[in-house]
Amino acid sequence: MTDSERVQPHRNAGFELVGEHASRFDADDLGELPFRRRSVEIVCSSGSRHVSAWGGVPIADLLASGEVPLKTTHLVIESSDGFTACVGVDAAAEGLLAWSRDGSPLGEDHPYANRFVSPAVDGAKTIKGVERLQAIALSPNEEPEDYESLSTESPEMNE
Ligand SMILES: Nc1nc2c(c(=O)[nH]1)N[C@H]1C(S)=C(S)[C@@H](COP(=O)(O)O)O[C@H]1N2
Ligand SMILES: [Mo]
Repeated sequence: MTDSERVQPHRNAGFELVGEHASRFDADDLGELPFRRRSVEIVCSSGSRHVSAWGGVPIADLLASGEVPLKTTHLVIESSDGFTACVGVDAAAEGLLAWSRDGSPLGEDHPYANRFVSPAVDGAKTIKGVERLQAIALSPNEEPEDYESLSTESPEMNE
C-alpha cells in the first residue's frame, strides 16, 4: 500500500488501550501505526446491511504493540455513549480500529471519529466512537454478555 492511500485520522479519533498497562493513542499516534483497508459488511438484526471499505490499524497489530497479556480471551470495547461490546480476542483480531470509511476520515459526516469493525462480529458490536479497549481473561464459567451494554441504541451515534 502506498503512503498516499493512508487516510489521516480526525483529531478526535484517539482512544485508550488497556493491557498490562494503559496506553493512550491520540490522533498523532495513529498516524504512526500500520494502516490497512478491509471491506466489512455491517449487518443489523433489523435486517439493514451495508458494505464499506474501512481503513485503520489492524487490531492484531494493536494487541502486539500494547503489551496485552498472553492469557487474554476477550476485548471489552467501550464507546463514549456507554455502548459496550465484549468480543472474543480472535474475532476482534480479524478486525480494525478504523478511522476512515471509503477513503474519507470518520468524524466529519458522523459524530464519531473511529469505529471497531470486524468481519467476524455482529453489526451490533461494531462500536462507534471507541473510547477504550480493555484486554480481559474470562474463565470458562464467565459470560461475555455480562460485560456488555448493547441494549439501548444511542440516537446521537445513529442519526
Ligand atoms: N457507540 C455505538 N455503536 C454502535 C451502536 C450504538 O448505538 N452506539 N449501534 C450498533 C448497532 S445495533 C448496529 S446494527 C450498528 C449500525 O451501524 P450503521 O449505523 O453503520 O448501520 O452500529 C452499532 N454500533
Ligand atoms: Mo443493530
